[in-house]
Amino acid sequence: MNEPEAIATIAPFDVQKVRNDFPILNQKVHEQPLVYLDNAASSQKPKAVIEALEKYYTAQHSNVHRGVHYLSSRATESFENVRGKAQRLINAKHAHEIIFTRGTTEAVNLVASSFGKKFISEGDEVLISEMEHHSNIVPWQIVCEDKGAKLKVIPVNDAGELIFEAFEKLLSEKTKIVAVNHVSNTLGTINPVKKIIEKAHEFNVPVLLDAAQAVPHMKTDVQDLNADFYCFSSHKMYGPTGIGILYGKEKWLEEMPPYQGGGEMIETVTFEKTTYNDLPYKFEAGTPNIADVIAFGAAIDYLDSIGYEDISAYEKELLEYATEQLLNINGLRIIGTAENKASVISFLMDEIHPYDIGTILDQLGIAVRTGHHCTEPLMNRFGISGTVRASFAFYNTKEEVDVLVKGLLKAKEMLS
Ligand code: 7TS
Repeated sequence: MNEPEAIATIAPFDVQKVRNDFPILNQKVHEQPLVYLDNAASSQKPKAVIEALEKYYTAQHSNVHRGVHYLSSRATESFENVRGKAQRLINAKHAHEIIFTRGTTEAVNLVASSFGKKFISEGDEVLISEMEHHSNIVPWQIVCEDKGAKLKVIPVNDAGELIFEAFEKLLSEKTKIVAVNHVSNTLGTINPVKKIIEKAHEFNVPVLLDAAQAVPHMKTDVQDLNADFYCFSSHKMYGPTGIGILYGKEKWLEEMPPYQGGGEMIETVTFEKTTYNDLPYKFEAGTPNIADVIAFGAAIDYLDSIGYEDISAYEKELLEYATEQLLNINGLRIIGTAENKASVISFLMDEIHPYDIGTILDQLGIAVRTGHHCTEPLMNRFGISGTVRASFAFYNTKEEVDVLVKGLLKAKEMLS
């Protein structure tokens, strides 16, 4: 007799159920049902996050780390719990390697400024890539200008993939840090970051990953990657705006000087000399964004409840379907055709300006982003001024892809 077949115990991913968690999705824009495809810019918030914010301000607010009273102790406990949640989310070794920042931008600026102050000197080199967001370009330009160091750039190929051999050639004993994105916000390319880190470490060069577009889509393990710095934003992963994470390896953070001065980050202060607090507080000057940190914790719990496995599998299916459907449109060209991609599609249609396409789609209730997506040098690399970008979250559906395709056909008819 045959063995009985194992019965699947895991419920299939139920997108309709998930959509019910996001009240904002259930509305009309220009009298059409909203189709929100601008998730790479910022994703929407589940009820659990909205409720956490309301609950905090209604019943729990007080400043953290300073009061002996009940509310302050409770707020401190909830706040510090989220540090633990963020630590587990990316599998950091220590909770004190998690620094709360305003977002990815501030996380990169913190490292560029503080690491740069200590470790970058005249004649040194900083290595970034051609597909970086401005927030992983400009902070390095500032430190290079300040120190007389040089910014070197890893090129990308026509598919929008980093050219690994070029990276190897650019690495040298002059390189002080490599800063690249984990996933490109414009192309969707998932970079071979583990390989990049391995190579850089052969030269004892630390690597910062801009993971703003990675954490919303995939499970990360900073210890497995052996990343030195890992930066991401809550608002792109279903949490509130104004909060982000800098993960840094203890050994680097210990050596780096403070980024900002003020309360919280000190041990003792006299007019003659100030000594600094331990990690992570050394890098968290001033009253932090308590409410949004706590609500960010709710977003992490929410992601946990769905599970990265389901998220990645569903978004892959959506990406494949959308790519196939979009390519059926005559004259549509996808910018960013890497083999390994997250659910982001940039495209151009005939010679029509992306802004005009975006405006017509908006009239149909479809939200996409148009323009250079804060990656101007990448646009120059492809000889274009911008693209239309549809970026998908796990609450998007194949039906919404069909609405997008219909909208694009209409735009084409009106604008050609
Ligand atoms: N790095 C990448 C790869 C990003 O995509 C973004 C934001 C940032 C850094 C900056 O993040 P922030 O939260 O500090 O602003 N990207 C986008 C985008 O693609 N469209 O709008 C913002």
